[in-house]
Amino acid sequence: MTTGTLITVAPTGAESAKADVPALPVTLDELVLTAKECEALGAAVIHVHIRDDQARPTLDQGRLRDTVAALRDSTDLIVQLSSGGAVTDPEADRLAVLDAGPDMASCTMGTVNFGDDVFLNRWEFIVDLHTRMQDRGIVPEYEIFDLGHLTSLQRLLGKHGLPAGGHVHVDFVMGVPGGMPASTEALVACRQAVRDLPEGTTFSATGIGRGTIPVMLASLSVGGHLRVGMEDTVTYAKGRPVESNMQLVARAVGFAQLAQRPPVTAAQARELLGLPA
Ligand code: KMH
Ligand code: ZN
Repeated sequence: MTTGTLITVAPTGAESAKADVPALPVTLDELVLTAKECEALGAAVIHVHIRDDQARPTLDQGRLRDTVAALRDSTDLIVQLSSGGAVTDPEADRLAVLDAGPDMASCTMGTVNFGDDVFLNRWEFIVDLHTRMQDRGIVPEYEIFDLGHLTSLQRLLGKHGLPAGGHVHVDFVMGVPGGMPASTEALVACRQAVRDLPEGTTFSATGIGRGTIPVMLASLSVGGHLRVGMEDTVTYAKGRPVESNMQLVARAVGFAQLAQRPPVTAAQARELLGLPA
C-alpha cells in the first residue's frame, strides 16, 4: 500500500469562461505548459477538458487526439480525459472521447443536479462507458458526486466486472450545488462506503470553491488522495483569485508533505492505479 499522495490536477473544466478567469489554460500551448509545470511540482495525473478556438468547451475528436499526443510528448503525466464534458454534451460525443486513446477517463456514477443544470448520467450510459473502457484497456476514475453513486458503483462492478487493470479508483467531487456537501462528515461517510468496494480501492477527493481546503485536509487525514485545479476552484483565498493551477498544486504538495505523505511520481501512480508502466 502506498503511503504517498496521488495528486491529480484538473486545470480547465468546462464551466468557467476564459473572459471571467484569464488564468484558465484553454489553448493547447497553455495546457501543455501547465501540465509540465504541475508535473514538476508533484502532480501525477491530469484530468483534461479542452476548449475550441473561442475557448468554449468542446469534445472535438481531432483536438482530443492532438491533446493526448502533446501531453504524452511533453510530460510523463497520466492523461485522463473527461468523459463528462459539459452538461450540454450528447452521450455519443462523451463516449467517443475514448477514441482519443487516453490512459484514463472519468466515469460519473449517476445523475446529479449541477447548479441550475442537470449532469445526466443514465445507468445504460454508465454501463456502456465502463464496458468500452474495459474493452480498450482505459482505466476509469469513477466520479462520485453523491453517496448513492458509490452504491451504483458497487452494482456496476458486481454486474459488469472490474475495470481494466483490476484496480478501482474513485474521486469524490464535493460541494457541487446539487451534490453532497464539501464536509468532513460527508467525506467520512464516503470513506466508509468505499469499504464495500473491492479491497484496495483508492480514493481522491476535491472540494468545489470554498470546500477546497477542508476537503483536502480531510482527505489527507483519512488516507485519501487529492485532486486540485481551476476546474474546481478559481479562488485561492477569500478575495484572492487563483493565479495559476501551479499555485493550487503547490499548496496541495505542501499539505501532503505536512501530512507526511509526499506526492507520488507518475510512475508510482501508474502502479497504484493498475496502469501499464
Ligand atoms: N463538467 C461537468 C458537467 C467529468 O469531468 O467527468 C462534468 C465533469 C465531470 O467535469
Ligand atoms: Zn471534469
